[in-house]
Amino acid sequence: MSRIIFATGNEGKMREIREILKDLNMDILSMKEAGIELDIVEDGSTFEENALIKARAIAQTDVCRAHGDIVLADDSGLEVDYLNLEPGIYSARYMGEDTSYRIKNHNIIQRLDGVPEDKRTARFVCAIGAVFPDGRVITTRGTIEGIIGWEERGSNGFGYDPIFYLPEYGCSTAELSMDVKNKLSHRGNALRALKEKMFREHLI
Ligand code: ITT
Repeated sequence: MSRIIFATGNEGKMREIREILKDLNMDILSMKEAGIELDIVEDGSTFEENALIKARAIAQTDVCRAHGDIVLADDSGLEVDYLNLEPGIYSARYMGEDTSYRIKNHNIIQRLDGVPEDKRTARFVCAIGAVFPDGRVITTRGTIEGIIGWEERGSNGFGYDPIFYLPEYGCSTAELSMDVKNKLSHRGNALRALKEKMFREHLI
């Protein structure tokens, strides 16, 4: 059976991608499950570049070349309009990789102190890069629009979820169940766009 390798160590992402791509009838493995260990420097200047840096590095491993695997990788982050799209591609590294999200989230709320609701717009962005065994490459992007809230709310999700509010749902993405978040999320949207593009361009 053909295989898809997803370049992440994050189990939450693996559950999401398995659910969305289950009708492809392919084996979907994380890097770890495929026995690949690689430290990749993500030094691109866009989400798409970073996703492709990861996917290309994995696709070049002996394991993936031997199996003829399709390799997927994603890069995601938070863009806050009032902060000139910060933290953007630096979302994981914002204020230091080891700084807790409680501190990062409070810092962003403070930087938006006194800013009215209509200027608090923000989005989560996810780019997915895919490398195929014949060398072809595609990328897709998904987003979810929201605003930066005034306090942390909710304990589901991770990262910036507690300060990312969805006005039309009256809650933060940390207050949504995983199922609902997956249906709305930037990563879900990027994965669904990827699936469509793979069919349209006869890549699978
Ligand atoms: P990998 O192992 O897949 O690289 P990661 O969490 O380090 O996982 P990402 O590039 O996907 O890497 O995400 C970068 C950061 O963007 C992440 O650490 C969060 O701070 C933020 N982020 C991305 N998606 C998010 C989401 O759905 N909810 C909250 N924060 C998110």
